[in-house]
Formats: sequence, C-alpha cells, structure tokens
Amino acid sequence: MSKIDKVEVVVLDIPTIRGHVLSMATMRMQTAVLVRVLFSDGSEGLGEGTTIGGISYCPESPESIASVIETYIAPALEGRDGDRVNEAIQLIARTVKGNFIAKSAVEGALWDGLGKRLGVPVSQLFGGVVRSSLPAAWTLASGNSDTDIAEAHEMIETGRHNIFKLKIGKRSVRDDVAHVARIKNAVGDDVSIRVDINQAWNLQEARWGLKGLQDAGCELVEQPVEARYVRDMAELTAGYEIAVMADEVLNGPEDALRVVAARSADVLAVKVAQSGGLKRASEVIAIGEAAGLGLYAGTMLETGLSTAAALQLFSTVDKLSWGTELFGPLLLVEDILAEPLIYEDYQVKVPSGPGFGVALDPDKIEKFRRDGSKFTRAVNRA
Ligand code: MUC
Ligand code: MG
Repeated sequence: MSKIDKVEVVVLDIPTIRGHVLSMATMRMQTAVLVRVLFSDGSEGLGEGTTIGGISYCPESPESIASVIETYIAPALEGRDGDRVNEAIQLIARTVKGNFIAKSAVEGALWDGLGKRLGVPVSQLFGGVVRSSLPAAWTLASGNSDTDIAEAHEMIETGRHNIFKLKIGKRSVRDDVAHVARIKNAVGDDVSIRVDINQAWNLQEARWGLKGLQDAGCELVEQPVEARYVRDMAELTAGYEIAVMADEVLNGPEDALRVVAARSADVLAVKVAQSGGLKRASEVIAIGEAAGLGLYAGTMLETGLSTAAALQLFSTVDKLSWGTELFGPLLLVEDILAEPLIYEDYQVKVPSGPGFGVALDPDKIEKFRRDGSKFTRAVNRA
C-alpha cells in the first residue's frame, strides 16, 4: 500500500493579465491554494483549490481552504492508504461539512497520485477519454465594451476562442443588454455569445434582462438570480427561449437533483471544485445526462493544474453540448506549469501523461508563493 505520509499546502498569489470585472468583485489577482500529498513509496499527487474574488463568490476563501486542509483534512488522512481514494473521500466527508473547494483540492491530489502510480491519466480512472481536445470559451470582462470587442476579434483571429462569455450584472439591465448587443453585432452570427450574471438580478430585472438578451442573439444566461431562488430560476427557464444555466446553486449531486426536480435550469455548469471534487462532479454530470439537461464544464479561474484536472474528467463525457470555459491559465500573467496547456484551433488539448498529465514549474511556485507559505521539499519537475 502507498501510505499517505504528508498533506502540504502552499498559497500562490498570481496577478491577472487585466482587471476581470464581475458583478460581485473586480479581480486583479488570482489566489491558488495548491496541495501536495506525499506517499510512502516516494510518489506524490498535486491538487488545487481556488475560488473567485476573495470570499465574494462563495462561502470559502483562499485562507479558509488552506486552513481547513491543514487543520482538519491533513491529520485525518495522514497514515491512511493512498490507493483507496473512495475511502478517503468518505472519511473527508465525515470529518468536514461543506468546504467543497478544500475537499476537491485534496481529492484531486489523491487522484493525481493514484494515476501517477498506475502510470495512467486520471481520465482512464473515469473510464477513458471520448475526445482528446475540448472547445474552450473565453470570458470578456474588461469592464469596457470597446476593449471587449477588440479582445474578441484578437481571440477569433488568432484561433484561440470563438465562444465568449460576458460578465454582466454590475450596471443597469438596460446598459448591460446594450453592451451585449454591441458585442454580438461586432462579432457576428458564427460566434456564440453567452452571459453570466453571478446572481446579481432580482426576478423583475431578470425578466427584462432575458427578454433583451435573447432579442440581442445571446444564447445562454448563467445564474441570473440568487442561487436560493429556485422558483425564480424555474420561472425564467420556462418563460424564455434563451437557455438558462445553473452555476452557484450547484454544490454537487444533491443540488443537481434539486435543479432537475424543480426544472430550474436548461444547462448545468459543472465545476469540479464547486461540486466537491472529481467524483462528485462526475455524479453531477450523470444526473444532468439522465435528466437530458445540457452540460458545460465551468471553471473557478484555476491555474493549469486544476484546469488539467477538469480536462481529465470532461474528456470522458459524451455529450458536453455547451463546451467548456477551461481557459483559467490564460487569465494569469504566468501559469505555473513546467509545460503549458495547449490552446489551438479554438480548443484546449487534454494532457495525456500519468495523473493529471502536468508538472509544476518550481521557479513559478517560488515566485508567486505568499510569504511564509511553502512546500517542505522542492517541487519535482518530472
Ligand atoms: C463563474 O461564475 O462562472 C468563470 C469564468 C469567469 O470568467 O468567471 C468564472 C466564474
Ligand atoms: Mg458562473
């Protein structure tokens, strides 16, 4: 058996390439909490727990993620059998309530370690890939329509992205709809435009918003109202042609079942971290598939590490009808991988090496680590 010897955490603060303006916060920096699990046979596994905009997106913060892992999850796991990932998941669930991002980070490191020891990519532990690259949307969120249009044209011309998610909800509904319509007109019919409100509208604003957005040619609206207003989401889903996607409401399979029962979305934004790990995310996917809902691979704007983890899972999904937004590393001034993920032909490639198929660049870890935060041993390049 490969015993879990040690669970370590390092916190990285990495500037973004531009301000990322969301309805609840403007990001100029992304904080990634990395986990490294060291096993008794000398192998190791890496995971990442990242949230958005400090603690403005959800109840977890980078600091709470690090602290929950160090204080509660690490002592529970150390000494256990690292090959028994399912047993570890159950133990963590009994030890810690909620805190899905922290759990996901540790679980990720266990899957990565298991895949590396077996010499197979994590996708194989979930049944194998059905595709080796996935379409990747980009988020336009500079806060300025002209800048967003220039950014979109550059992305289209360079073959990086031809699907765009616009972050709105900060301005009035009328101004936001005009902003979306301008961008849609500028990029044309072949380019898909979606929006994410991040819960900023009330029901009445959302009615105007959805009407205006669908008239403007926008295809999908993500989490227009607060996650707890399930009936409002159901009314909006039934009331308009534009697809309604659930995001913040989804903390795993239990919530996915509730969304299905309430018919409160057309599409599920499946996020590995928000679901509570790869296993629970796979259960969300299964529920979405069984209910005939659309599926979309969401992001917490993670580094290449968690983006690779997500690619391992979503490459095994047959009908990912709305594609992915797995562009996280491209929003950072520098990614932390030794070999960056490959974005070309409007797709991102699924890494094929063992585990998540990626390695960290130790110089980047050193450069971006928060003062006082470090792994005990240097990170392997291999
Ligand atoms: C969210 O709410 O979906 C995903 C892409 C992006 O720009 O922000 C996130 C968060
Ligand atoms: Mg969202």
